[in-house]
Amino acid sequence: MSDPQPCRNLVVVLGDQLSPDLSSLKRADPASDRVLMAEVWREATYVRHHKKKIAFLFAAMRHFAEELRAAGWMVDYVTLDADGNTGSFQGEVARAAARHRPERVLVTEPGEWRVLEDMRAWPSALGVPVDIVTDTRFLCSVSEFRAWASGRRQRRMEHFYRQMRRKTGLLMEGGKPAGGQWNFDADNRRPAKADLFMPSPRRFEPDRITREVLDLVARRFGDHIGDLEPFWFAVTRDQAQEALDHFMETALAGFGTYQDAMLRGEKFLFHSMLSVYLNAGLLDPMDLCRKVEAAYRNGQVPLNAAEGYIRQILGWREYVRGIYWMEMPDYGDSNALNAFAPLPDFYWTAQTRMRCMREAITQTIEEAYAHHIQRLMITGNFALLTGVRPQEVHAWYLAVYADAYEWVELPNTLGMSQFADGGLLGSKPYMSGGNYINKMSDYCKGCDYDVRRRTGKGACPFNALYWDFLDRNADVLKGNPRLNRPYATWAAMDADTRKALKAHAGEVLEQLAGGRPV
Ligand code: FAD
Ligand code: DLZ
Ligand code: SF4
Repeated sequence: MSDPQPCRNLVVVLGDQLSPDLSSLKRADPASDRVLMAEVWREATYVRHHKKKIAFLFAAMRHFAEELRAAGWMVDYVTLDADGNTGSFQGEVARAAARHRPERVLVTEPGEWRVLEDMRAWPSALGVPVDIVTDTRFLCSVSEFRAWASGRRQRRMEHFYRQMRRKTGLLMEGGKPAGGQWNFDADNRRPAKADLFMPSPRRFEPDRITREVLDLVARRFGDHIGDLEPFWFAVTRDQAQEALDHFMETALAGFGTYQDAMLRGEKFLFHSMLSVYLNAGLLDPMDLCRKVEAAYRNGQVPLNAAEGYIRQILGWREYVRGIYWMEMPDYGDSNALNAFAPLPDFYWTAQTRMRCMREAITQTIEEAYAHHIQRLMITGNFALLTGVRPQEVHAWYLAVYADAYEWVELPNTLGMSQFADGGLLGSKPYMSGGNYINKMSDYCKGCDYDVRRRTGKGACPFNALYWDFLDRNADVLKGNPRLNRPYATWAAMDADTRKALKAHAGEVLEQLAGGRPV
């Protein structure tokens, strides 16, 4: 049935656009315009997202709809089970357009190329003009990134980051970086000790709205990966702010120092667990950076922590987004190392004897979260060394993490982790043998494998795989100046050692190819 009073604009708000200052809302007027939000089957299943991720997003969407209504907006909210739900963005916009006969559709640009392509087809499909407006929630626009990147022979995050520091004035003093250095990573990278005081993220009890969503997800997505409960994520802006304040009080000071550490049973260490909220729009990146800067200026946290944290948001987060929009759609198909192996089944079950992989995957199943170094140097490293097809690795990361949207996940996976882009994002592959994992964690102590052994029964698989990876990919990687050392070490090994390492790696790869767990 059509609305007796047609609206002027139909404002479509997507699940990761839960910000009152969203550019589409800023252009609209609650008196004459209508907001549409929809839970759609296609978005929840185009990869089979973790149950907690779907629950978080639907609960946060429903709370945001309430917030908009309280602010005077008329909101059409289509729940997943609503009668007539077509299951797709286009279908729901078409139904809403038929109900309200808007003069135009207004929408903020999405975070995924796939959705943008879909939106571009809306005007002809709907017969209504569609304005796709810039997403102003980022600190560097896509066009600004393009301008920075074009004409540069070499694009590196560190250069971009310095430019962003100058532009925003964050941690700057008289045109110079605070403390006389741009980057304090040399003070970071310490392993953590099990007896260290360990903070934990702020947890929230699900309210009635969230409980309804949990029931829905249990009913409709029971066969997706992951534990649905206990569910403790923030689902409103106020709760996300509380989680942020809690992080700043309890963990930020240790963030830099223990950024790369891993410990058995410690899922969060000094990490913030804020990407989930930032990426859905519940927190604002600039506000977050300003608060972290203030904590340093007030003497609450040391400079290495504040700088390290701000670099992740102002630097990496913005940088990967710039790369995504510059390089898509071809970026998604890249496979510079010609890797074609399937993703081992234990990525979905955690049934592996490798303690490091078991820890990272188990907590992923439980929390839809693993911290950066687990994603990069454990699960990512193993997929890289064993030659898994990057697109399968990408589909896994996109599905299992609650903070995963393609603009941020794809460059991190294909570029930083799998080197599938041949070095566009990072200057060398992030890879290691067991030694690095042993140095940065206590995983090896409780492992069936022996990290000191490179070959033979019980040898840590990472060791032989590391050398085999270098050898297998020499045609692409050998000229890389950052890999001169490992290639020189490989060349200096006697032929028998090299042969034994290759044979051991071959056995592991064969075991994986046969679908047998390692
Ligand atoms: P913290 O360690 O507390 O870091 C602070 C914040 O910095 C994060 O909340 C995040 O917003 C930002 N940040 C840090 N590193 C990066 C980075 N490399 N790229 C972008 N932002 C960064 N991050 C996502 O937000 N979504 C993803 O889907 C995602 N997929 C990843 C896949 C792989 C293979 C790898 C190696 C990294 C991925 N990251 C992704 C980056 C990073 O691992 C997560 O941002 C971080 O683990 C989130 O946890 P946190 O909030 O506790 O982060
Ligand atoms: C990830 C996701 C899921 C699971 N469900 C929805 C949904 O039902 N409705 C919605 O608007 N968005 C959802 N999303 C997020 C989208 O898949 C997509 O990643 C972003 O909208 C891209 O900006
Ligand atoms: Fe991982 Fe190897 Fe250590 Fe086991 S021994 S935890 S497989 S690095």
